[in-house]
Amino acid sequence: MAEIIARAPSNIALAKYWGKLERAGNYPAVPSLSMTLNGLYTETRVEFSADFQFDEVLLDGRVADESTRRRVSALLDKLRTLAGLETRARVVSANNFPTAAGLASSASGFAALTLAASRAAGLDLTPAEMSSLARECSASAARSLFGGYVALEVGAHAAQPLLDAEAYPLSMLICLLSSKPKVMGSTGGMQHTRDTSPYYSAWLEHAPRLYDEVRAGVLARDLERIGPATTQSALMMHASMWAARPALSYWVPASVAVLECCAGLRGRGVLAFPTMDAGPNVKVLCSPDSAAAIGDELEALPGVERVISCNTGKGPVTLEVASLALSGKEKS
Ligand code: 2P0
Repeated sequence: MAEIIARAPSNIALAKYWGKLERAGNYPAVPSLSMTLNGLYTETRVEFSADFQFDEVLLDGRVADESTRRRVSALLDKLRTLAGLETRARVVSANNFPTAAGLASSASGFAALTLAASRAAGLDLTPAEMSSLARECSASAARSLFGGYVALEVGAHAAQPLLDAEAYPLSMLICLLSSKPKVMGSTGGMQHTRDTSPYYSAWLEHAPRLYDEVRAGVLARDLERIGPATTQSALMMHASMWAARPALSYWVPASVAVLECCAGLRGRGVLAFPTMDAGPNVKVLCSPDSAAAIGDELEALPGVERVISCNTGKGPVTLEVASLALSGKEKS
């Protein structure tokens, strides 16, 4: 069967998803809205073959851990059922950014896997069908099947594109901070917050209003409306984690320094709106015109190792030839 390579972009939520509905299928408990990034992506190659005894998964040149392999196989099983296939697959995947650093590697990873594996299985699924399958693996991955600005509503099977990248390009500056071992994965972190944080119910109550504000701001192409709601969504989500027992904190001192720097910039009339995910790195939303100057200022802060400048990007594609060093290339 054909070997297919897909590249899928990462995305950063402007209105955050944190928490799941109490039912099977991995449905978010709050609506989220993301910006697809052009600079951070995963490339994944998939081949189904009767030569393989089991599903083999290589991530960034290493054999994936058992829990990742099971998540990948669960998706492959669904595709095998849809395609009437029995054969196992080899999956080789690489990110062009640090894995599991709160840079949404599971979003781009599962989106790339869904596209590559469905095509390799001979299926021609629609983006919405792929988004729905990706959501079951990792809800943020549902959003990486589309470019531009993408919404995932509560209870929806698939994410929905809201506005194309070309219609309103913005910049997202990814500040890579001094590393901290991953404290807890997102799925576990959401459960812990739900189970122990008295602020979790407040998060569920208020998150939809911030989503509405971000959505209206995107449709109006108005950074001054999107930005404050974006930062509040992230900080409200983190406040719910800080109030858990024990507290769930993804922060390092430099995370605070970046937030302070953004507040200083806004005090000088420069629009710079920080957001954070399940990791210490801070991402700063700004206009493309001011991205270079803001990036220089952020990079000069102690604890900021590097700033990666991204813009609003397009959705996933299949490739003729892999551009990343996808190891495990040789066929047995
Ligand atoms: C988001 N995050 O909206 C939020 C903000 C992290 C913080 O989506 O449990 O890896 O696999 O559905 O998609 C990361 O969570 O979680 C995430 P699962 P996922 O981008």
